[in-house]
Amino acid sequence: MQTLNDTELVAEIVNAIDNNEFILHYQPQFNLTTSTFDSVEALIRWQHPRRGLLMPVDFINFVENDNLIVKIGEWVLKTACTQIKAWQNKGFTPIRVAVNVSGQQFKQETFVDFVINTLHKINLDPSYLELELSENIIINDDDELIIQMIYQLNNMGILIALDDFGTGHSSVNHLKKIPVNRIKIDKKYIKNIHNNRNDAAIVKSLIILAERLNLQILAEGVETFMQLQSLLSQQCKEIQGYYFSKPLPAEEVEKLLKQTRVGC
Ligand code: G
Ligand code: MN
Repeated sequence: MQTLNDTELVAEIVNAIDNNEFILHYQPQFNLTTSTFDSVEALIRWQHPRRGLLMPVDFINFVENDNLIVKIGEWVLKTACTQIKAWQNKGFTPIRVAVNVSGQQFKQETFVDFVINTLHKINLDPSYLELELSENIIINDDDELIIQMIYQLNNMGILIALDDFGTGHSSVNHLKKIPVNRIKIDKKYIKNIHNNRNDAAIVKSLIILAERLNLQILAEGVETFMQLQSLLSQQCKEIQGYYFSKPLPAEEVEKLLKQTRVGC
Protein backbone atom coordinates (compact mmCIF):
# COMPACT_ATOMS: atom_id res chain seq x y z
CA MET A 1 0.00 0.00 0.00
CA GLN A 2 1.37 3.40 -0.93
CA THR A 3 2.03 5.60 2.07
CA LEU A 4 0.71 9.09 2.19
CA ASN A 5 2.73 11.92 3.62
CA ASP A 6 1.26 13.99 6.44
CA THR A 7 0.18 16.88 4.23
CA GLU A 8 -1.69 14.61 1.86
CA LEU A 9 -3.29 12.82 4.76
CA VAL A 10 -4.48 16.06 6.34
CA ALA A 11 -5.94 17.19 2.99
CA GLU A 12 -7.74 13.86 2.70
CA ILE A 13 -9.12 14.07 6.22
CA VAL A 14 -10.56 17.51 5.55
CA ASN A 15 -12.45 16.04 2.61
CA ALA A 16 -13.36 12.88 4.50
CA ILE A 17 -15.67 14.73 6.88
CA ASP A 18 -17.50 16.45 4.04
CA ASN A 19 -17.65 13.22 1.99
CA ASN A 20 -19.12 11.22 4.86
CA GLU A 21 -16.21 8.80 4.83
CA PHE A 22 -16.01 8.53 8.61
CA ILE A 23 -18.21 6.01 10.34
CA LEU A 24 -18.68 4.98 13.92
CA HIS A 25 -18.51 1.48 15.25
CA TYR A 26 -19.93 0.76 18.68
CA GLN A 27 -18.41 -1.66 21.15
CA PRO A 28 -20.83 -3.00 23.78
CA GLN A 29 -19.78 -2.69 27.40
CA PHE A 30 -21.10 -5.75 29.17
CA ASN A 31 -22.55 -5.79 32.61
CA LEU A 32 -21.65 -9.14 34.15
CA THR A 33 -24.34 -8.80 36.82
CA THR A 34 -27.20 -8.47 34.36
CA SER A 35 -25.54 -10.40 31.49
CA THR A 36 -26.44 -7.66 29.07
CA PHE A 37 -25.11 -4.30 27.95
CA ASP A 38 -26.45 -0.88 28.81
CA SER A 39 -23.78 1.14 27.08
CA VAL A 40 -21.53 1.19 24.02
CA GLU A 41 -18.30 3.00 23.24
CA ALA A 42 -18.28 4.90 19.94
CA LEU A 43 -15.09 4.28 17.97
CA ILE A 44 -14.26 6.10 14.74
CA ARG A 45 -13.32 4.33 11.52
CA TRP A 46 -12.41 5.84 8.16
CA GLN A 47 -13.96 4.18 5.16
CA HIS A 48 -11.22 5.30 2.80
CA PRO A 49 -12.18 5.21 -0.89
CA ARG A 50 -8.92 3.48 -1.91
CA ARG A 51 -7.28 2.22 1.28
CA GLY A 52 -10.21 0.39 2.85
CA LEU A 53 -11.30 0.63 6.46
CA LEU A 54 -8.77 2.58 8.51
CA MET A 55 -8.49 2.48 12.31
CA PRO A 56 -7.88 5.56 14.46
CA VAL A 57 -4.19 4.65 14.91
CA ASP A 58 -3.79 4.92 11.14
CA PHE A 59 -4.77 8.57 11.04
CA ILE A 60 -5.65 10.33 14.32
CA ASN A 61 -2.08 10.74 15.53
CA PHE A 62 -1.01 12.25 12.24
CA VAL A 63 -3.48 15.07 12.45
CA GLU A 64 -1.25 17.78 13.84
CA ASN A 65 -3.77 20.43 12.94
CA ASP A 66 -5.60 21.08 16.24
CA ASN A 67 -8.70 22.35 14.56
CA LEU A 68 -9.07 19.18 12.55
CA ILE A 69 -9.00 16.99 15.66
CA VAL A 70 -11.67 19.23 17.13
CA LYS A 71 -13.78 18.95 13.98
CA ILE A 72 -13.53 15.16 13.99
CA GLY A 73 -14.36 15.08 17.71
CA GLU A 74 -17.46 17.20 17.14
CA TRP A 75 -18.58 14.93 14.32
CA VAL A 76 -18.15 11.86 16.55
CA LEU A 77 -20.14 13.35 19.43
CA LYS A 78 -22.96 14.52 17.18
CA THR A 79 -23.15 11.24 15.27
CA ALA A 80 -23.02 9.06 18.39
CA CYS A 81 -25.76 11.05 20.16
CA THR A 82 -27.93 11.01 17.03
CA GLN A 83 -27.59 7.22 16.81
CA ILE A 84 -28.48 6.68 20.46
CA LYS A 85 -31.55 8.89 20.09
CA ALA A 86 -32.57 7.03 16.90
CA TRP A 87 -32.47 3.73 18.81
CA GLN A 88 -34.56 5.28 21.58
CA ASN A 89 -37.08 6.49 19.01
CA LYS A 90 -37.30 2.97 17.60
CA GLY A 91 -38.39 1.79 21.03
CA PHE A 92 -35.31 -0.15 22.13
CA THR A 93 -34.35 -0.17 25.79
CA PRO A 94 -32.30 3.05 26.02
CA ILE A 95 -28.54 2.65 26.17
CA ARG A 96 -25.77 5.13 26.88
CA VAL A 97 -22.96 6.03 24.51
CA ALA A 98 -19.39 6.69 25.58
CA VAL A 99 -17.48 9.14 23.40
CA ASN A 100 -13.73 9.70 23.52
CA VAL A 101 -12.78 13.33 23.96
CA SER A 102 -9.35 14.72 23.14
CA GLY A 103 -7.46 17.31 25.12
CA GLN A 104 -7.69 19.68 22.16
CA GLN A 105 -11.47 19.76 22.49
CA PHE A 106 -11.16 20.88 26.09
CA LYS A 107 -8.90 23.72 24.99
CA GLN A 108 -11.88 25.21 23.14
CA GLU A 109 -13.75 27.55 25.45
CA THR A 110 -16.88 26.71 23.48
CA PHE A 111 -16.69 22.97 24.17
CA VAL A 112 -19.29 22.88 26.95
CA ASP A 113 -21.70 24.97 24.89
CA PHE A 114 -21.14 22.69 21.93
CA VAL A 115 -22.09 19.64 24.01
CA ILE A 116 -25.15 21.37 25.49
CA ASN A 117 -26.34 22.54 22.06
CA THR A 118 -25.79 19.13 20.50
CA LEU A 119 -27.82 17.36 23.19
CA HIS A 120 -30.48 20.04 22.95
CA LYS A 121 -30.80 19.78 19.15
CA ILE A 122 -31.01 16.00 19.29
CA ASN A 123 -33.24 16.13 22.36
CA LEU A 124 -31.11 13.54 24.12
CA ASP A 125 -31.10 13.36 27.90
CA PRO A 126 -27.53 14.06 29.17
CA SER A 127 -27.55 10.84 31.21
CA TYR A 128 -27.21 8.88 27.96
CA LEU A 129 -23.86 10.46 27.20
CA GLU A 130 -20.57 9.52 28.79
CA LEU A 131 -17.33 11.30 28.00
CA GLU A 132 -14.15 9.24 28.12
CA LEU A 133 -11.18 11.33 29.10
CA SER A 134 -7.66 10.04 28.94
CA GLU A 135 -5.44 10.86 31.86
CA ASN A 136 -3.18 13.14 29.86
CA ILE A 137 -5.98 15.71 29.50
CA ILE A 138 -5.07 17.31 32.79
CA ILE A 139 -1.35 17.43 33.24
CA ASN A 140 -0.80 20.80 34.85
CA ASP A 141 -2.19 22.02 38.09
CA ASP A 142 -3.10 25.23 36.32
CA ASP A 143 -5.64 23.52 34.11
CA GLU A 144 -8.34 24.96 36.35
CA LEU A 145 -10.48 25.90 33.37
CA ILE A 146 -10.58 22.32 32.07
CA ILE A 147 -11.46 21.04 35.54
CA GLN A 148 -14.32 23.55 35.72
CA MET A 149 -15.59 22.45 32.32
CA ILE A 150 -15.62 18.81 33.43
CA TYR A 151 -17.59 19.79 36.56
CA GLN A 152 -20.07 21.71 34.44
CA LEU A 153 -20.64 18.74 32.12
CA ASN A 154 -20.92 16.31 35.01
CA ASN A 155 -23.35 18.56 36.89
CA MET A 156 -25.63 18.45 33.86
CA GLY A 157 -25.86 14.68 34.20
CA ILE A 158 -23.24 13.66 31.64
CA LEU A 159 -21.09 10.82 32.95
CA ILE A 160 -17.32 11.10 33.09
CA ALA A 161 -15.06 8.09 32.59
CA LEU A 162 -11.30 7.95 33.03
CA ASP A 163 -9.99 5.99 30.03
CA ASP A 164 -6.86 3.78 29.96
CA PHE A 165 -6.64 4.11 33.74
CA GLY A 166 -3.18 3.35 35.06
CA THR A 167 -1.23 4.39 31.98
CA GLY A 168 -1.04 8.10 32.63
CA HIS A 169 0.78 10.42 34.92
CA SER A 170 -0.39 10.21 38.56
CA SER A 171 -3.61 8.37 37.80
CA VAL A 172 -5.07 8.39 41.30
CA ASN A 173 -4.55 12.13 41.57
CA HIS A 174 -7.20 12.62 38.88
CA LEU A 175 -9.80 11.01 41.07
CA LYS A 176 -9.23 13.80 43.56
CA LYS A 177 -9.21 16.62 41.05
CA ILE A 178 -12.09 15.92 38.73
CA PRO A 179 -15.54 14.39 39.09
CA VAL A 180 -15.38 10.81 37.82
CA ASN A 181 -18.21 8.28 37.52
CA ARG A 182 -16.29 5.42 36.03
CA ILE A 183 -12.78 4.06 35.75
CA LYS A 184 -11.73 2.03 32.71
CA ILE A 185 -8.81 -0.21 33.66
CA ASP A 186 -6.33 -0.22 30.81
CA LYS A 187 -6.00 -3.44 28.85
CA LYS A 188 -2.34 -3.81 29.71
CA TYR A 189 -3.36 -4.82 33.27
CA ILE A 190 -5.95 -7.27 31.93
CA LYS A 191 -3.77 -9.03 29.35
CA ASN A 192 -2.01 -11.34 31.84
CA ILE A 193 -4.39 -11.03 34.76
CA HIS A 194 -4.97 -14.81 34.82
CA ASN A 195 -1.29 -15.71 35.18
CA ASN A 196 0.46 -12.69 36.61
CA ARG A 197 0.00 -12.13 40.32
CA ASN A 198 1.07 -8.52 40.23
CA ASP A 199 -1.42 -7.62 37.52
CA ALA A 200 -4.15 -9.48 39.39
CA ALA A 201 -3.26 -7.61 42.59
CA ILE A 202 -3.28 -4.23 40.84
CA VAL A 203 -6.69 -4.91 39.29
CA LYS A 204 -8.11 -6.14 42.59
CA SER A 205 -6.87 -2.98 44.31
CA LEU A 206 -8.47 -0.82 41.63
CA ILE A 207 -11.76 -2.66 42.05
CA ILE A 208 -11.66 -2.06 45.81
CA LEU A 209 -10.65 1.57 45.28
CA ALA A 210 -13.61 2.11 42.95
CA GLU A 211 -15.97 0.44 45.40
CA ARG A 212 -14.82 2.67 48.25
CA LEU A 213 -15.13 5.78 46.10
CA ASN A 214 -18.52 4.65 44.85
CA LEU A 215 -17.38 4.58 41.24
CA GLN A 216 -18.19 2.20 38.44
CA ILE A 217 -15.25 0.23 37.13
CA LEU A 218 -14.82 -1.50 33.80
CA ALA A 219 -12.07 -3.81 32.54
CA GLU A 220 -10.92 -3.06 28.98
CA GLY A 221 -9.50 -5.47 26.43
CA VAL A 222 -10.98 -8.69 27.78
CA GLU A 223 -10.20 -11.24 25.09
CA THR A 224 -10.24 -14.67 26.69
CA PHE A 225 -12.30 -16.84 28.99
CA MET A 226 -9.34 -17.11 31.38
CA GLN A 227 -9.25 -13.33 31.76
CA LEU A 228 -13.01 -13.24 32.26
CA GLN A 229 -12.84 -15.92 34.95
CA SER A 230 -10.15 -14.05 36.80
CA LEU A 231 -12.20 -10.82 36.66
CA LEU A 232 -15.33 -12.60 37.84
CA SER A 233 -13.46 -13.99 40.82
CA GLN A 234 -12.48 -10.42 41.68
CA GLN A 235 -16.09 -9.23 41.51
CA CYS A 236 -15.48 -7.04 38.49
CA LYS A 237 -18.91 -6.08 37.19
CA GLU A 238 -18.30 -4.52 33.80
CA ILE A 239 -16.13 -5.55 30.91
CA GLN A 240 -15.41 -4.54 27.34
CA GLY A 241 -13.41 -6.49 24.81
CA TYR A 242 -13.24 -8.94 21.95
CA TYR A 243 -14.30 -11.84 24.17
CA PHE A 244 -17.84 -10.47 24.20
CA SER A 245 -17.83 -8.27 21.15
CA LYS A 246 -15.63 -6.34 18.77
CA PRO A 247 -16.70 -2.80 17.92
CA LEU A 248 -19.73 -3.28 15.64
CA PRO A 249 -21.43 -1.29 12.89
CA ALA A 250 -24.71 0.30 14.03
CA GLU A 251 -26.81 -2.35 12.22
CA GLU A 252 -25.12 -5.11 14.20
CA VAL A 253 -25.73 -3.33 17.50
CA GLU A 254 -29.34 -2.94 16.48
CA LYS A 255 -29.62 -6.72 16.05
CA LEU A 256 -28.36 -7.15 19.62
CA LEU A 257 -30.82 -4.52 20.86
CA LYS A 258 -33.66 -6.38 19.17
CA GLN A 259 -32.76 -9.46 21.18
CA THR A 260 -32.93 -7.51 24.43
CA ARG A 261 -35.97 -5.34 23.66
CA VAL A 262 -38.17 -4.90 26.68
CA GLY A 263 -41.47 -6.70 26.37
CA CYS A 264 -40.34 -9.06 23.60
O1 G B 1 -8.22 4.12 24.29
P1 G B 1 -9.46 3.29 24.21
O2 G B 1 -9.61 2.33 25.34
O3 G B 1 -10.69 4.11 23.98
O4 G B 1 -9.25 2.39 22.92
C1 G B 1 -10.18 1.52 22.50
C2 G B 1 -9.50 0.73 21.39
O5 G B 1 -9.26 -0.61 21.82
C3 G B 1 -10.31 0.64 20.14
O6 G B 1 -9.49 0.92 19.04
C4 G B 1 -10.80 -0.80 20.12
O7 G B 1 -10.99 -1.26 18.80
C5 G B 1 -9.69 -1.54 20.85
N1 G B 1 -10.15 -2.73 21.54
C6 G B 1 -11.38 -2.95 22.03
N2 G B 1 -11.47 -4.17 22.62
C7 G B 1 -10.24 -4.74 22.51
C8 G B 1 -9.71 -6.00 22.91
O8 G B 1 -10.36 -6.86 23.50
N3 G B 1 -8.38 -6.20 22.64
C9 G B 1 -7.62 -5.29 22.00
N4 G B 1 -6.34 -5.59 21.77
N5 G B 1 -8.09 -4.09 21.59
C10 G B 1 -9.40 -3.81 21.83
MN1 MN C 1 -12.03 4.87 25.12
